Amino acid sequence: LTVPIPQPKGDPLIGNLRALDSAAPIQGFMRLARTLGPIYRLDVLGTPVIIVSSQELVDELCDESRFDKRVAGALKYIRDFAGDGLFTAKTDEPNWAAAHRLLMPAFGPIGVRGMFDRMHEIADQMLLRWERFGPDSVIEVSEDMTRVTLDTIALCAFDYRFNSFYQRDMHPFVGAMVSALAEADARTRRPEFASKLLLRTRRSYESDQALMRRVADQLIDERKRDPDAPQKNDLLGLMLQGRDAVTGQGLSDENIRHQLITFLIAGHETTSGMLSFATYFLLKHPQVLEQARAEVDAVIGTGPPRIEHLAKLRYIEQVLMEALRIWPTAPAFQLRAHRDTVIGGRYAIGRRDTVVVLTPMLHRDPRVWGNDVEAFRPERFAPEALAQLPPNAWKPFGNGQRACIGRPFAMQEAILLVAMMLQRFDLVEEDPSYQLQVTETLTLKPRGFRIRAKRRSSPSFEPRGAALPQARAARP
Ligand code: FDE
Repeated sequence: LTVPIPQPKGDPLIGNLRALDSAAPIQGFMRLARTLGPIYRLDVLGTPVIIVSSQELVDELCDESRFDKRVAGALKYIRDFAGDGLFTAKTDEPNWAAAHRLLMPAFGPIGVRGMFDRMHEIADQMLLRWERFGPDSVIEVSEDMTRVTLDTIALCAFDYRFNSFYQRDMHPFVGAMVSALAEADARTRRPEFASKLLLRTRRSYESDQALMRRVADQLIDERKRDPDAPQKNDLLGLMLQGRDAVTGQGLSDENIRHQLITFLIAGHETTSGMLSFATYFLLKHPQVLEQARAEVDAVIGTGPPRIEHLAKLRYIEQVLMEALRIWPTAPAFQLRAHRDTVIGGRYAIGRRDTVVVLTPMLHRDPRVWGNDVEAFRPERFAPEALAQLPPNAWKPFGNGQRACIGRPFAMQEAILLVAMMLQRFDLVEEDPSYQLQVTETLTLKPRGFRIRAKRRSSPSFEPRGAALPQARAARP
């Protein structure tokens, strides 16, 4: 016997559209979950959406014999520019499995280890800039993290340099991407005809897409003309030269363009948010910061970090995992049932329903995390505690075969960057009364969080070359 899934009262025409928060949809879903409970239903412009957020129910949804990823909502519109790239492809489209098989090794543990030097180089560029601008200059955390993650994915995956730390303004790809993502999201709350009528919006959506396509095509062209191309075995090289073991085929130029845009988008927004939240939590929790820094000093000391250090930076990894628990920067994933079914022994899920796993609330399930779910406690991810967690309680990287292919990449990049940051700098908040505000552009980020960075005096990090006095200059 099934029971009805709670649903707020709606309007006969637009359903529950008014219940949505267009400025911060995820935080709106979180508020609804707090009042309606771990499963509720919304009708969005005629589409039923079921939002789930308890570990007990999500554990069932993670059974891949019953549920698969659904490309619906914003993902459906992101297909306008990411096409059948890995993120927006349906699992049964041939290009998903082919590209998945081809690209997995590049992003597996061995592939990612090979990217260490490049990650190190880009992180160094950011920190060198902090050092040169000096302890009085104000750092807008999310902006610098976006620069570092964009440059890192582009250099590691495509051997391309955006050189974001040598320009005043962010690369135009970032602006185009952020507004295209925002528009893809807005379209989920707007009837199709309305999107067609909004001419200005439509034109800028189209020009943003064109810009992303141009950047991708330029990267592909440059590689095709590069005499060293055959020796380059990065992601782009694999895509251009690799053949799928099953089909014997390579990827089409169009699909490669889609993958490029996909990796640039997926590979930097989310990681940038993770690093920004981690920095925020570190600064609000001086004891955690102390412990993290003690780990860095013990493991790396004063010399340059090396690949073999990373596995020993367990506490920093816990800090990142706890940041992703409270604010998973890719805050939801969507599923569909293979056939009509029932979850929790009482809630009917139809084949056509879109089921949304709302990870920020899954990560606040008191039956798993206790009554202090808002407290930042990296101890939750200590090895002993981790072994006690029930299955599918922590899902910031999605689920199963459709889970994040970039997880080892993002974690290695973030551990390295946090370690280097703590090794070299004393960090202080620009405004100690700063209260967290979370901005949503499909991904989550802290808004307006600013810090200052002063080079540490002891135990000192050895700067390269002669020790220059740190300049006291303003950032332009
Ligand atoms: C994916 C992903 C996911 C899933 C989604 C769905 O289901 O829809 C998630 C949740 C994620 N991802 C998350 C994340 C976080 C972070 C930090 C990241 N992520 C990062 C990264 C980096 C890179 C490169 C990436 N990432 C990528 C990616 C991709 C490609 C994908 C798709 C996969 C498939 O196949 O599907 C993802 N990612 Fe991530």
